[in-house]
Amino acid sequence: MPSRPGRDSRSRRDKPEPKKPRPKAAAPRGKRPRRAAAHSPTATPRAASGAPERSMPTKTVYEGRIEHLQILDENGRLDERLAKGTLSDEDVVFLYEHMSLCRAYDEIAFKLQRSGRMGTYPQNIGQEAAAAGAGFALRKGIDWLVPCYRENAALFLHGLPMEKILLHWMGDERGNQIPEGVNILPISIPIGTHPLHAVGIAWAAKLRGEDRVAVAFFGDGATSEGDVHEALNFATVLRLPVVFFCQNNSWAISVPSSKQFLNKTVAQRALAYDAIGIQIDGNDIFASYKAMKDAMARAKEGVVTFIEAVTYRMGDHTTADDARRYRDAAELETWRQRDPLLRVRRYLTAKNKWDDAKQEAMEARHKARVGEIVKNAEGIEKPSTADIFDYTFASLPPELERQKDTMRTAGLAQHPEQERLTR
Ligand SMILES: Cc1ncc(C[n+]2csc(CCOP(=O)(O)OP(=O)(O)O)c2C)c(N)n1
Ligand SMILES: [Mg+2]
Repeated sequence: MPSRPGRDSRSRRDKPEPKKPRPKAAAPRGKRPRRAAAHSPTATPRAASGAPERSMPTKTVYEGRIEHLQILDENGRLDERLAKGTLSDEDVVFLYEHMSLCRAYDEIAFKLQRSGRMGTYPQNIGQEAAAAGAGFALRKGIDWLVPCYRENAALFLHGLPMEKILLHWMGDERGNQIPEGVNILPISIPIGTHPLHAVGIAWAAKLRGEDRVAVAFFGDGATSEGDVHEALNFATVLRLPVVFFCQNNSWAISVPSSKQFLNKTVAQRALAYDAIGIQIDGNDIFASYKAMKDAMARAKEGVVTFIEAVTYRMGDHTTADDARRYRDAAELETWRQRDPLLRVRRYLTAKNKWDDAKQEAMEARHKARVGEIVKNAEGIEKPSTADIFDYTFASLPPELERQKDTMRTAGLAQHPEQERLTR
């Protein structure tokens, strides 16, 4: 409201004070200070005298809050109260072995790429607990997993043959053929597009009256894409049984999250759509499991949850990247101490459920298993070039028929007569 005449003690003719030059911000690159929330439109304006101006009465119509959940800390100490009703010792041993197998798989995939036996590969190292904990809370063959490319640990728990991921990254499309009965969509390389598909699956389940939940897995970078926001909006408006699971690993390739968004958490973005937002320690298998289990229960009631799992990729973005060029060695070292496998091992060791002999035996088993998986992936009969033609058209136009005939015998896509090849 405009100020009342006479209330402002400063005469209009008073000379304004000369402006002092603003000191230049000396924030380090990539670490911009967060802007304070000082621009509340409902803050009572004050006249220059310091007295509050008269204004329309206002009330707070919305307040948001994001909680952070951690149950198992980096030293392997468990909060027994929060852990109640979550994972048994048997479950934890199983998940530790599973995550260790996934890591061995990750290491061999890296070597396959470096030795020219695979095109490219995005390592999952460091993010195993986020994926495995969440995956373990979902019902195999009932709920749907709609992944990106850092959830191997969840996909394998739900029956995706381990060869498939290697095949995919070897450039063989059969890697994306998901076996019947396995409720997983092919991994999505386009960033942030697939949460819409998860919403579609959840919508179909709701319309059919089926007891199913769909889970979209994606990274922090994906939340900068419009599709994720559209998916959230549809999900809450239609009250769908869907969960959004965001692995916030602080980076979208070489772009740090501080350059992507100013909000303190990713989870708070969900509040705008009236979804429940929660942040968890993504390197904590208990937190990941519990957050997903709770989200599942809400999903069945049509309440949408957005889980932000704070984690870290300890490898490069993909094998085509070299993270040393843009991130500090010290940052990586800090996160090594928070390794999700290390803390589970510490926890189990303290409970006398694990020891060095078990570790050694497990590593030998995994080495053999991973060797077999690679053999299967590399041993599969090579696809025929005819596949390109056979599965694209109902009936092939003559030009393509000619290309199909000559593809293996002559210059690419050339008819032998055209090139005077009479082999
Ligand atoms: C629609 C789209 N835009 C850009 C890219 C290129 N791209 C590949 S990965 C990536 C970063 C993704 O970051 P984030 O979502 O945080 O996942 P992360 O790789 O960190 O797990 C980008 C921009 C893409 N694949 N798809
Ligand atoms: Mg990321």
